[in-house]
Amino acid sequence: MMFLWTFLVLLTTAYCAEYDYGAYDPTRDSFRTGTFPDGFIWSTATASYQIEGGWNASGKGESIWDRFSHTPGKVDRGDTGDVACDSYNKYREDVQLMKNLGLRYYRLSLSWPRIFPDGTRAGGVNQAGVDYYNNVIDELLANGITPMVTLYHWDLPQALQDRYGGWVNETLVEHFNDYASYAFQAFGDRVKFWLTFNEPKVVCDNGHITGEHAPGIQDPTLLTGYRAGHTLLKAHARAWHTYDLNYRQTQGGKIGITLNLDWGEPRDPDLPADVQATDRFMQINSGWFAHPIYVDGDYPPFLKDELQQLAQANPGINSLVFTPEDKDYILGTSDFFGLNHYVTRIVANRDIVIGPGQTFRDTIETTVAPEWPRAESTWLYVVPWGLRRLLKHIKTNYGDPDIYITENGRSDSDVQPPIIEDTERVCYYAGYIDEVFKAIYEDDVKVKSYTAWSFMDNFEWARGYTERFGLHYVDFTDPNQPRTPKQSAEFYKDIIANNGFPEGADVTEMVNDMWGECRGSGTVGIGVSGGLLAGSLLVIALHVVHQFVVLP
Ligand code: PNW
Repeated sequence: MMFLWTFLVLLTTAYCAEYDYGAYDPTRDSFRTGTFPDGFIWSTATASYQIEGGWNASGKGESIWDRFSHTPGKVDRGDTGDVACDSYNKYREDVQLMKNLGLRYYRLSLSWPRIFPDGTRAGGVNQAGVDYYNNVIDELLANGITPMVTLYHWDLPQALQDRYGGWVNETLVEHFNDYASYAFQAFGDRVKFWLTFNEPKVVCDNGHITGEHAPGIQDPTLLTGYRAGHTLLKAHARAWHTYDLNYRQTQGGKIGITLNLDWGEPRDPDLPADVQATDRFMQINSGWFAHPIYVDGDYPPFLKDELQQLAQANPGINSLVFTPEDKDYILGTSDFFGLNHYVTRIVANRDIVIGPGQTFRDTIETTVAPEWPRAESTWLYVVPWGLRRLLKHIKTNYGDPDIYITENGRSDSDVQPPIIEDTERVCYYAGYIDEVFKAIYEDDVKVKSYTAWSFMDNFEWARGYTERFGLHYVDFTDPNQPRTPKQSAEFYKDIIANNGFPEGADVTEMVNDMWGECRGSGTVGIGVSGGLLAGSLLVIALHVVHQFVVLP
């Protein structure tokens, strides 16, 4: 009897043996030194609404983020982007700070309503807005910095939201194309790297499903999010073709899109249900936009099933199917793979039958390892190796493209005294950049750039100024918005100067010295699987119960 009991317990333990994703794994986590390939691009990024301010300066139209942040209750502490970092006026100072870092690239975005105040070409061009971007671009180039320009980083002209309902309306495809064409024609003589959209998935999820972002639409059925995504894919493809047909030859630039991709690991790698759930997680989260553009012009299989069910439940909505012409038009519309990466999760299957009011998302459960350090943002955990695995996944699943990392970074809290010695951000960049290095040299992934988010603290969307992602500290309480380089800025400067971590360089020594500490106290060297540990405790506990409670 005792033997059977023990056997059953051990069987259960083995069955629940999850991989311990929180433990230090020397083969995975150790520091690898060396320099990046010649010509590797080191960049930093910002976005128009997050830094410019000048929300109604010199003819600028209102954007959905102006409207949203001016609506009480939408942004923490009632913060707005009205002034933000005031880069509308302080861009020259910003460029000097970039120069001080040795930066040769800078990713910025254009505000559509600063150029077309009502969103349409017919509504007229705001020359002051065009002048502003000409000045910024010229200032960058005069200082040896190459601009990488995003056309849409979430600040849609409010007029297009009011008139058409925003991205759910396919009329926006042509309006976006007019705006993009205008930008190519006005700035393309000097801008050679374009991104159409920043993170379309966040536009859909946060703007059209949870409502946490502008325009604040809540739709738990997900339908509104999928409709917005459908338009975004078409608008992206339309703008790519416009560049390809009318500007590529004369201007000689590159154009693509940048997607935010999360990495998922199955909670129990030996449990097929968890492995399948992880596959669903990856197919749908990453594949929603990557699959149409890089694989076959269409949504990934799981998502297609989901969309079919939604269409059945909502008669009249059949626009979420791409025609053969659409697919031809969308496939291959990115000259590279633009990647923003922040999130790694442990994924498990939830064994439910999808009922009314539920979606595929309810069959996926995501968690994090307790050892993973969290940044200030509730969703942001530090898991450097997740980036390396994700890069390999992109190589394998999306045709081994050139990958441009266009964002990666970590948030601090807004406390007094301010965090200028941001050692945790230094650790973050050391860890993530080293994983990019391993991906290039060990996995043969073609990574062409690394971009730190962000150049400076800025308006962090619904979190306002409560979360700080910058390499530079910005004092938002001072009308002059002074910028101060943090420790991470100095660190990034050294990485850029050394093109990575060459043997013997000071920056390499520094990383070597802090590597253990960066991994968090207690995790280094402990290779014990949490699953097994939990299992053993369970065995002991059940024995105790067995001996003293269950049997007399
Ligand atoms: C990106 N998530 O947004 C944006 O491109 C930036 O504008 C933003 O400031 C930065 O990341 C930091 O948030 C994201 O929940 C927002 O996984 C949310 C998520 C990911 C990216």
